[in-house]
Amino acid sequence: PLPIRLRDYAPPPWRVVQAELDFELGIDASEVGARLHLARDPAQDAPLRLDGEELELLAIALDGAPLPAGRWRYADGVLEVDGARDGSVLETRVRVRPAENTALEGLYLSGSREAGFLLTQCEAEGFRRITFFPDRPDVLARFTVTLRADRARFPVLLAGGNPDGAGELPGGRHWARFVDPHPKPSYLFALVAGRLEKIERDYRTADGRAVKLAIWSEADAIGRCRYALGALERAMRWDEETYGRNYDLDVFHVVATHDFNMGAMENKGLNIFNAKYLLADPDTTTDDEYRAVEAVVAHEYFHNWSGNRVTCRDWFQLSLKEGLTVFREQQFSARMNSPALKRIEDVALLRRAQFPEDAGPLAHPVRPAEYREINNFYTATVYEKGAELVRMLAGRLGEAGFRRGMDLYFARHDGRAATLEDFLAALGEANGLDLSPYLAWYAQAGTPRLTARGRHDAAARTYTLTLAQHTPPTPGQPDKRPLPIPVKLALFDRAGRMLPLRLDGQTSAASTERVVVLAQAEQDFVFRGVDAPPVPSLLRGFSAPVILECDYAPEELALLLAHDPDGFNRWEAGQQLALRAYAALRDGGGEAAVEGWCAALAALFDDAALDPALLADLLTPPGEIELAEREREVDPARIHALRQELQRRLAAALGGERLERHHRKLAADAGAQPDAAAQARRRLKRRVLELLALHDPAAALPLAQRQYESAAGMTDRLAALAVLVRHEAPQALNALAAFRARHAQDPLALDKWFAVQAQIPGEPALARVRALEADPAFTLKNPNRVRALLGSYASGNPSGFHRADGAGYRLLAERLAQLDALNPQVAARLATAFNGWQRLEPVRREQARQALAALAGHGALSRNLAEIVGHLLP
Ligand code: B3K
Ligand code: ZN
Repeated sequence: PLPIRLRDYAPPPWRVVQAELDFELGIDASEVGARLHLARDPAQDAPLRLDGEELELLAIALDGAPLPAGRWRYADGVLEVDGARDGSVLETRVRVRPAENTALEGLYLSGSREAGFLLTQCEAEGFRRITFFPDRPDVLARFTVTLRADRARFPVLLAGGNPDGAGELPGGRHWARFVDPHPKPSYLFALVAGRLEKIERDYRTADGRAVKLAIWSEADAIGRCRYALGALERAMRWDEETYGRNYDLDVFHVVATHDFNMGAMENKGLNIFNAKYLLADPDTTTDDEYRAVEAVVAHEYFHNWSGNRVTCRDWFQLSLKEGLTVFREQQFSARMNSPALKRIEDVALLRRAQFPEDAGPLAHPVRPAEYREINNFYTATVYEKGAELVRMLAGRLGEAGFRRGMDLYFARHDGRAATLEDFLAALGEANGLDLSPYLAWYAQAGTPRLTARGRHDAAARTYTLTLAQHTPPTPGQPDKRPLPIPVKLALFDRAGRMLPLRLDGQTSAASTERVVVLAQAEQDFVFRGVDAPPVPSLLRGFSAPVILECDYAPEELALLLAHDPDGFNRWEAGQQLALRAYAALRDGGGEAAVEGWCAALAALFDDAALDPALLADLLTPPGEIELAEREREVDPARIHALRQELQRRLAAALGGERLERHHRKLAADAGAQPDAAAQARRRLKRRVLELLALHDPAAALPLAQRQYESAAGMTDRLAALAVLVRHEAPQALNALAAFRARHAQDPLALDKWFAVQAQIPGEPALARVRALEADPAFTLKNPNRVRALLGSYASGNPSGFHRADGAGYRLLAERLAQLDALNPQVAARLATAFNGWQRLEPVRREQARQALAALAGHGALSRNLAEIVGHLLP
């Protein structure tokens, strides 16, 4: 099939004004009746065409009269109907088969036939697997939904919108109706039916609406829904206070499922969540997962305005809702937790996931120009880089200005489908500014390199900062143009004090921090009244998604690490020192760089004023994927060995006794509550234990064993288990067995059991993965399980996956072909583990190429997987 192109966009010739849907629900077969009230665009003259996939058409009528066979055609996913007029009503009745739906798109079964429940997933194009419809986001309809089902098998019936009646039917059946007063695109439709329990809370919005909040799960997990309910309430308050956005229905339902292709889905009034991002209690949930639950609950809730009330005109505009909503979630999480740590976490994710995407064969702009399968574009670029672009705009406008712009955006486009141009126009107009230069960021792929050079002129008392930018070519975009890059900066004197900044030509009072915008390929910025060569702190808070190259002297980085009040840049200075130490180990010589890094951290180690979580992150060098990004020919085994050596050197510099003492001190506080202070101490405890295990396993492994046994919660238990398992400690097998027995009934904990083993570095990982595939608990049908085992191996264990003999690649390619037949979305996502293969050293590169070629030659690949493989292997 041909790619779909942004430049070919045309408004829909037919709209659905109102959709009345009628479901007769059953596990094997469900029947869906649809009455669609149509409106025709008078300016267009196209026949009525509706999307439909895997639908068995049972009946069709137009304006009350059954349509004879010659008046409609259904082929290649399109139903074409003759004779429709403006105002016509089209009625169809179709049969779908939920239990056979392994793609988990459309209407499907979660769990077993006996105990499971029915649910839907429609974004991006799943609604067409439920009924015939113009399944595109710029068709907004009012939905009325009636559900009918056997009461004993499906006691709970839910759909989006407000409840509008329910009752009994003959033969043990019942019905429930829902009316959504807000016009919405089909991708926001949802229903859920089955045996579910709920917890509830009454909420009153700032503008006075009484709302019933309910979180639903299967009975065994209902006790683990409390935390999410609290997070939901916090998110609702925050959106009222920060953006003046109130919730707009009488009910808000959230449902947990173990069978889900992604994290969660913002269906109007009926969010559906992967249980991994909803269920939480100290015994089964790690601290990182607690923060993820809070973030995802907030993210989906925030979509109610940024996504649902104002949606996307077409899927090219996906970042309009996703980048914006990720940014809103980042603001919220920063507010609920530590802003510096949140920023560090988000930038680390950007570097680990988005920078490699932007530097390889899958690179695409935040607003792609074309796609074959839209589900392949829910990427780190659209989400995380998209959020960075919103952050730059917000920074440009300031807090009040951004709020003004957002108010105008919501007011102007409420109830409509918008574009990124609309968004920038609203933000700009509300502030009397032209933001259109930032559109270039949406259209251009690749990560800009920003170079900075400073020159001090003692006689003139000036400091000239020269900033230059360059973006390397990406597939299909050989030539890049300069982008507006906001650089937040400060200058320090050699005692670590910030200097007042007086920029050339500036009249207003000097402050110690400001933003300069590099708009051209190269520009000078001259600061006056600077007596001695300063140390610049650049790109503070990571003010733009670029790679900064600056020739710092080591003592300058050490100064920033010791004194920069910008928590992010403080950490960043430590990362830069770590990178230099790593390069010194790799290239030989340069002992001073290693010692310098270790000494700088040793000086901070006992600093009681330092947030333990920040210390933990400072003690962590950049990860293997980030290190690989900086190499021209990648040897993952060597990178792993060098990084281990680097950490061993740090551990040795800190000293076994000091590490042990610190671990003991942190272990004394044994709780498992997820508050920020306790989380920070556990984070540091884990890091200290890991370092000690590298330095002195004989001392560390018994400690890990004790921590495993006495752990009050999952964070400490899993950290200890990981150390035992990674060091192949004699205690590891027992600990694994104990973990499995303890959490046998919990799929999410079992996922961790698979993942921790799949991530053991080195060549033996492959045999372990193969053995785990034979475990009765492993199945290709469950996306979480696939990600826990195969995803952790292929994307989270570079030295285990990238074997020189290519066996890791062959295993993945084989599984991809099998998985693709069941679930193309998950297969295509898993295949991105091959990204970057062209930069591997020659032996591995050839092995990867052969594995990919075999997969490509496999024949019947889905559109999803074929598109990814096609990009990987051009
Ligand atoms: N909007 C959904 C993602 C849908 C993915 C479809 N393949 C979740 C989110 O971003 O909030
Ligand atoms: Zn989202």
